[in-house]
Amino acid sequence: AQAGLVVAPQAPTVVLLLGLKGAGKTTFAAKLALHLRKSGGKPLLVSADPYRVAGAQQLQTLGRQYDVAVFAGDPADLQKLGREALAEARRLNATALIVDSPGYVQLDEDVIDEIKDLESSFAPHETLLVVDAMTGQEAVHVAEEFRNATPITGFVLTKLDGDARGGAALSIRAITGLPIKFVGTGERADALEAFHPDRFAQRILGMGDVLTLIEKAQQAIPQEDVQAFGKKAKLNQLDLNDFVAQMQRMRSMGPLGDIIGMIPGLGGIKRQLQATQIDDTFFKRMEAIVFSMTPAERRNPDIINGSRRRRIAAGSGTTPADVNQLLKQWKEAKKIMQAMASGRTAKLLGIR
Ligand SMILES: Nc1nc2c(ncn2[C@@H]2O[C@H](COP(=O)(O)OP(=O)(O)OP(=O)(O)O)[C@@H](O)[C@H]2O)c(=O)[nH]1
Ligand SMILES: [Mg+2]
Repeated sequence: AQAGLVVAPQAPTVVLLLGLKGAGKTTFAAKLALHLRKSGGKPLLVSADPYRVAGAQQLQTLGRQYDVAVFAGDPADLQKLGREALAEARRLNATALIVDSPGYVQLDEDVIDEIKDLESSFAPHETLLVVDAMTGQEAVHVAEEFRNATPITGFVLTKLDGDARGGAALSIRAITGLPIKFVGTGERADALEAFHPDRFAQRILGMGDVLTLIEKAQQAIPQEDVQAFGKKAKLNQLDLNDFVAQMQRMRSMGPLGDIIGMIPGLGGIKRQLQATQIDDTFFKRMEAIVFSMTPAERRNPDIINGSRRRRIAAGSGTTPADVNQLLKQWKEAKKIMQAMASGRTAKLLGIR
């Protein structure tokens, strides 16, 4: 039961984003565009913010960064902007037009008029209200207010990576009866998840989110690689080359802290980790060590003795103790991977 976006019978599907100032609309616009592009769609972004040039620029920058087209029109005339953006979307054969809007400080008469103008200019198939989860119960209040003022079709809850535990998500759903379509879990454009109420409830209870982790892994790792890896693991043929490949895949899945947070029992560790710090230095150091080894050493780390260890440390700008630590971690990882490949995962995780 996943609440995805509706798809318009005739492209483009128009998605209008609304929300209070700083809720995360522009960030989410980029996240959604990237998500749609990754699943084979062709999004076009447009900024409908008549007040802040910076808002349109932020969208332009994000578009360039994630290789998504951004339509630059004149936001002073919303009707004209709507016509032109839709024409451009059709010309580009875009599957979706994502409309970013100004951040409102509060919902008053003028704002409601402007939202009506936005709706009539773009005729959206989805009007998503972006709410900041960090504001807790206030988010529920905002959701209700907007819901009463305009025809919202769903919600996006942002900043769930922070201290917000997301109780607001469940309240918003219960109170408005409308779906939460996505949750934002970070500032980066790949920090977006579809909302699964059942998993979400689990996460709130601090149990991690293995299903999301598996989904992410499936996206990041091609199926052939998984099979080849499993076969090697079973035959006990994994070496340090696989270790590095594995780490690179993990990195492509997103910040390490996010991944750790999804593993049951490790949610607490996440808070203690300065995830962004270990991300780069940690992985880079590991890679540098492995890349300083000879092919023979990578295939068979058992031959690494004291003098080899010193050579590797010097070559990678680390210490022999660092090299030792990596070899120890490798042994542990290998044990786990072998167990997984031989179907003893459940036992290993203490499920059986
Ligand atoms: N940690 C975290 N930060 C987020 C998330 N989404 C957005 N942000 C941050 O929140 C701040 C505001 O995000 P914007 O996307 O500019 O918000 P906005 O609603 O477009 O803001 P206005 O256009 O000024 O109304 C930025 O610093 C973002 O990086 C999220 O899911 N997690
Ligand atoms: Mg914005």
